[in-house]
Amino acid sequence: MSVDQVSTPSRVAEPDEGITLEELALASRNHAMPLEAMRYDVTPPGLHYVLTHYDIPMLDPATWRLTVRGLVDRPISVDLETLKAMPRHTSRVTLECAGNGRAHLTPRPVSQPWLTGAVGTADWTGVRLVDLLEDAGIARGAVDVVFSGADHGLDRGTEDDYRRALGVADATSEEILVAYEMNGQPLPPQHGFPVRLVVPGWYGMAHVKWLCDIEVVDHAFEGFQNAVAYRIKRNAEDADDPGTPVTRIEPRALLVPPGFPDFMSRTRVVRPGTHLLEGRAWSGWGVVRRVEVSTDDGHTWVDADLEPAPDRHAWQRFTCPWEATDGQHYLRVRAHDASGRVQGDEPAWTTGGFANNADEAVRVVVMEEPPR
Ligand SMILES: Nc1nc2c(c(=O)[nH]1)N[C@H]1C(S)=C(S)[C@@H](COP(=O)(O)O)O[C@H]1N2
Ligand SMILES: [Mo]
Repeated sequence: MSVDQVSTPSRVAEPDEGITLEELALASRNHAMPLEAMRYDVTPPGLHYVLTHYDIPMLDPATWRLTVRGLVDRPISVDLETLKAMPRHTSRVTLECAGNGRAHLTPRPVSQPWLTGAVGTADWTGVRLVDLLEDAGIARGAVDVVFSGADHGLDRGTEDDYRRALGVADATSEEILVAYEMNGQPLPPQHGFPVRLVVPGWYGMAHVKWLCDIEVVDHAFEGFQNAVAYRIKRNAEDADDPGTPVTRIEPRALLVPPGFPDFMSRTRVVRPGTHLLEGRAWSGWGVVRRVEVSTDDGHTWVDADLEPAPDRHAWQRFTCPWEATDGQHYLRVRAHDASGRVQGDEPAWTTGGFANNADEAVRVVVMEEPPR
């Protein structure tokens, strides 16, 4: 057998092609956050979205070690107890998958078919990555820092552990955590037990779960997840285009779906009268400065009341009163961040379906209570 007989190349769906059974298999392993969970400042762990490329490895905390090696003065191997004895830091961080919004693209890149729920916010506790790197002592000539997870698989013909690298300048940011707690509890297996990387502001792929090795290298890392998978490429025909790397989270605002849903269509039903719309907004490029709300499908916009960020990389709550009148309405929200980025209404298509932060209309039907 050769890998070509096992591994599927990436592809784009036919214009009218529905979600395939392979996509359903991914979608049922990797669940979204139900949008009503945006009512919580901190997402309860079972409601936080999950994305795992291969299998969830089962690691024994008694034998697990984290190694720091490569271009360092003093290679390190630490166990969990030693790591927990180091200075402890907690940050509230909103995590979003780079593929969030992919299923809204036409044509649809065939992969995990996220709508907009691939997001969640947690309090992550652990040691600062930079403390570990300083203990090891980064040697002269270091270029990239490579993080390896304990999970292993095959993707488009390449077999590897899940590995991602950051440049040395990014990797030595004080914000990055080697985390062993989520919301004050040991990490759940699906979120990286016993230890994961948390890279605040970056899309999910950088936050390596089941972290077991950190290697400092003297060259730009060419591993699959950096060089092939997470690239922004606009032209599916151009196989030679290396694209640009996926990095920080683009701004997005989402509404807590108002009222109650219709079971199959998820159309929202709201009673006539005054409602307080609420939602969350975030960006990896700077705090959110302004959220706009439209209750007429983008014709007119008003500013929402926006709460300050509780932590530099945590989502911000917003509210906006709405006088709901009988009939059908399309609600839209859009975020503006401190870097000047703003959400658009047209998806920016990429071959992998990354960073589609176009605002999505929420269909609401306003009607009186039916007679019983
Ligand atoms: N080891 C490992 N780390 C990983 C992944 C993975 O498949 N293996 N998936 C990444 C991706 S693409 C995302 S979006 C986040 C999801 O983190 P969560 O499941 O804790 O929400 O984990 C990242 N870290
Ligand atoms: Mo992701």
